[in-house]
Amino acid sequence: MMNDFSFIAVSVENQIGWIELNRPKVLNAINRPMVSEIVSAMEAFDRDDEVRVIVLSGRGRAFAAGADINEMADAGTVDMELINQFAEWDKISLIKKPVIGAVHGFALGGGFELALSCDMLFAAEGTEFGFPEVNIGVMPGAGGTQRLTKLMGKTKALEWLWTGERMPAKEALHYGVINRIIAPELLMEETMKFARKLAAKPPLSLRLIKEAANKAVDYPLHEGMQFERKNFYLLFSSEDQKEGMKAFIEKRNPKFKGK
Ligand code: DAK
Repeated sequence: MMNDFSFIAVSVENQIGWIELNRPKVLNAINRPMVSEIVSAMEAFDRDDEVRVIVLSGRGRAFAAGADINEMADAGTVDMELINQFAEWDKISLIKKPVIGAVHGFALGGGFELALSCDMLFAAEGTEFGFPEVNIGVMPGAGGTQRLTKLMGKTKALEWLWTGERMPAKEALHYGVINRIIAPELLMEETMKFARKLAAKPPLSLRLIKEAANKAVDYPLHEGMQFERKNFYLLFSSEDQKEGMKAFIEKRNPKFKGK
């Protein structure tokens, strides 16, 4: 199944599942089949024991310049409701393994929303982020107003959402929207290096940490702490917890199996 894609390219190496947006002639404008392909590839990687971390990037001169405007231009409200593309987009946030975005060039509109649905973001120097939807008579619809506001706070987020101007990578870094800025020629190397570091960690810890950290965004502290505790207890029935602690006591490196 993994080679049947038209709008993305996928590969697996060193326990890292790599998805590249692959419509470089239109700056990886995201059409509906591309979203379905991204979701299928992510779900397949999520189930694949050989994959511990997922990396998402774009081929050509941009990560993605937004949803495909040609595809949307004539759509009506009823078409949008019936096509129900958001159901596909929403599946991205259900992925349990770490998803790291490596972005460059432009991450605009739906491209920025796709980036914001990654758990961490590494950006090439010079990357420009933004929500230009306001310039074409709409607004972000795949999480942009929510995710950017939760990251930056309302006053800063509104500035970008209202003006549609492009946010430089430095600003994105300052507000915690991205994790780091990397020289363009080193973007993939550095991202993969980080992904390999995560791939060596116990996979169950990674996924339960991700789940708990995501709760912190939505839950009040008390409920979040309760949720965290359940996940903490759960890890004590994993083989990796026994192995990790035994290895520490025996002064050797642990070998994690993801069980
Ligand atoms: N859609 C379609 N084609 C696009 C595109 C896009 N978003 N962005 C770029 N392209 C195409 C250009 O038309 C051009 O094609 P040709 O003319 O060569 O055939 C090619 O990519 C190269 O682009 P440019 O020639 O414009 O390159 P420049 O370097 O001059 O400019 C740019 C780069 C990124 C500044 C410019 O391309 C640009 O402004 N692009 C549009 C940015 C934009 O407005 N993006 C937001 C789109 S609205 C939804 C979920 C999400 C969304 C909607 C619905 N559902 C689940 C229902 C999200 C909406 C959006 O993202």
